[in-house]
Amino acid sequence: MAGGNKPAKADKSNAAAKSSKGRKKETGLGLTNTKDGNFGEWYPEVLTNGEMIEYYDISGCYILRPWTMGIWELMQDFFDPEIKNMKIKPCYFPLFVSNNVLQKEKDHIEGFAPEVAWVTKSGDSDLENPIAIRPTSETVMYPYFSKWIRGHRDLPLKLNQWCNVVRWEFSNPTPFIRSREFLWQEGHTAHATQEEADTEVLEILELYRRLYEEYLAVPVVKGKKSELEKFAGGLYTTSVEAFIPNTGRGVQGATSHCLGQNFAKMFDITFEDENREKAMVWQNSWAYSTRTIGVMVMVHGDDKGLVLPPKVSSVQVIVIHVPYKDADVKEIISACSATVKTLCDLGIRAEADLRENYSPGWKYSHWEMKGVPLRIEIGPKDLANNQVRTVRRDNGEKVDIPMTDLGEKVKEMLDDIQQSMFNVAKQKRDACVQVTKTWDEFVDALSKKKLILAPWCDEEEVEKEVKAKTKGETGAAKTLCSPFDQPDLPEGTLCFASGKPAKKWTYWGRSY
Ligand code: 87F
Repeated sequence: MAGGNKPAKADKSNAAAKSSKGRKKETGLGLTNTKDGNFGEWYPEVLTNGEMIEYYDISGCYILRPWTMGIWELMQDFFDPEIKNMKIKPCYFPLFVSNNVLQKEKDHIEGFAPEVAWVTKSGDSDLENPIAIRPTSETVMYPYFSKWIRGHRDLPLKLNQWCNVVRWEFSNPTPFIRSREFLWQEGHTAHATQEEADTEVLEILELYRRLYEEYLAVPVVKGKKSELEKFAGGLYTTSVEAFIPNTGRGVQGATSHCLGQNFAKMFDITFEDENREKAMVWQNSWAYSTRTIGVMVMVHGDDKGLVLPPKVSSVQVIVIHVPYKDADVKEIISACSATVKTLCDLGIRAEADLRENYSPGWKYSHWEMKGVPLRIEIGPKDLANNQVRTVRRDNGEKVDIPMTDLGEKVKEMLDDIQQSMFNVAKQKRDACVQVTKTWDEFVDALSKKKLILAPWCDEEEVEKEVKAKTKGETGAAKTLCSPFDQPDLPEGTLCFASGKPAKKWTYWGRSY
């Protein structure tokens, strides 16, 4: 809470909002950066002013405040029951990995090794054998998969854990998007057949799509990663890819991998099949992390702060009393409390801000900054008319609604906000998609921050070449994914980069 600020007059908040400078001076609440003007400064300012995170004295680490954890838990409330329906069981493995186990899978760890953080001391004495902090849990879990899986009746083995992981990134950290410690769920499953594993990969990917589109109101593309961009330890990688129009960058939203039998070989995860023959399991792993929250903030936030989709906002409706000099404040306050009760009884997450030491105008800005989807104002006039005033965070629309159908109307409005936030985000994303068929078109689209859809020969060397040729200050362009939903690819279509026959449509862009 930004205490000690001089409260603004209620009727001035709108006028002040027109000039962010003016508002800043008056209330101490406004953002100093705009989304279009200076996105790089705007993003952390929105997160801190919105009380989602606090910076910490270790670079790349952030305090996740209740406003963030409320979102994270609501996402969990969707995802966890869904995977439990799929008979995936909860578990928790230790945070620490011995050097022995971590190195077991050399190829897998090789490229990632610089990011692994180690504990080398206890107190003043050096540990004889330093231990690593998990960057992901394949090597932690799979020795026990090997132990627990004996026969085909032990399959499938389907586990999930909610935990933190540490990856000591060196490129510039960004809250939620690239942090050194983050929260995620990691699912690890073992199956008797590839077919069963393949099916699960897509079932999980569909849950990730729903998480983004139905909960975070962020449109994503489902697709397959290129050989260069897939998880090197696995067979193939599928992902949901989001896009940030302001920066023109793609962002991998979540991944669902089929690991094939690579890890089964390394960790000796075998079983006796129905014919009493020894067989290797087929494995999957999949994860979404707190990165999801960063993507949501980047997509929806505006110059007044956060804009939260109702389904993931821990407060969906904030009720504010608007006292006037001669009005009966007690009566207004009790109308506010009654309104909150009515809404809460219907399962709507409503709260009242009845603090007397802040003006209504200050509170409006405060809750706008925090992105609460709907504000209800109740003043003497509303009381007299047996109505409340509603103000939508997403589009600023103000509507008076009769007390008598409060619950029903608010429910409708929240649904409408959720849907319309998705529609607006999709429209903006779609407007950024550029189909390019030649190298010149590709380079031009890239300079215009487009999400590029191009016919590609699917050759690794060509992708490497494109990366090398586009390497600039803002990073190289790479493949994001080949969408499952492939547009028509007429016979004779050529690859935009190599001129060879194109095999598929692929999304390209700079990315996070
Ligand atoms: C960093 C250090 C060490 C990514 C790392 O995507 C190891 C790794 O294995 C590493 N960064 N990865 C790939 C993680 C693959 C996979 N793990 C389970 C997932 C989903 C959840």
